[in-house]
Amino acid sequence: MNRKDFIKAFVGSSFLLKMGDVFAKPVSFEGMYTLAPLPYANDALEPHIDKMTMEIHHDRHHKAYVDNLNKAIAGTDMEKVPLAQLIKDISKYPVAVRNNGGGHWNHTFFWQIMGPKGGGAPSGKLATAINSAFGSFDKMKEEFAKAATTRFGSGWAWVIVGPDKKLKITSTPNQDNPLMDVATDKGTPILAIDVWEHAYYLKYQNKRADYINAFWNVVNWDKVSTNFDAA
Ligand code: MN3
Repeated sequence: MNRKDFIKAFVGSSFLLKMGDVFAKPVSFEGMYTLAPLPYANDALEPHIDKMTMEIHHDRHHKAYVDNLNKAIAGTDMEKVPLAQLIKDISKYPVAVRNNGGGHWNHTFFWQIMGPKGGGAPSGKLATAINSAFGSFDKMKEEFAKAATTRFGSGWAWVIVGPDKKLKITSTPNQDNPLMDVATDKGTPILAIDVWEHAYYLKYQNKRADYINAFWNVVNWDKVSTNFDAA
């Protein structure tokens, strides 16, 4: 083995790599967040949500939330607090954690409730809950679209399970979400739409309503049902 091969083998050992991380970064590695890949290809939601929008949205916008969240917590006690807990008590933490922790949570959730075989209508217990809360699936879509269209500036619209266990539609500004202690309507999200312009501007420009309309074709109702059952 020559010197180059020896160094390669040495550096390639996973044990030593792990030790390397510890030496390179004195802070606990567990506290740092990473950007998971999209659960489907960038073009999987075409033609409703275009490839370039998905690529930029995930690879740049979501990545920036992850990077900035890591910067905001680095070297502080917040590294040891799980993201769900930071979000629950968000009023106690710096605004950078609210914006970037919220951004990381919201986007991770958003990618999952969409999918290439999306669309159609909810079924089972979720369909029953929708009918009981809104009258019908169409009425729910109408109310959700209204919340999403009328959210001024940047933010999100949500379907949540409230403290009374009933479904409710709400919206939040910026990267806030209904799990945060600062939210007007608190609850467990089961469905959401990102209405920041970066989510739709390349394809829909200023026509947010057209994007919201197209969104129904990519909703992964299996995942929304799982969220509902777990709420
Ligand atoms: Mn976004």
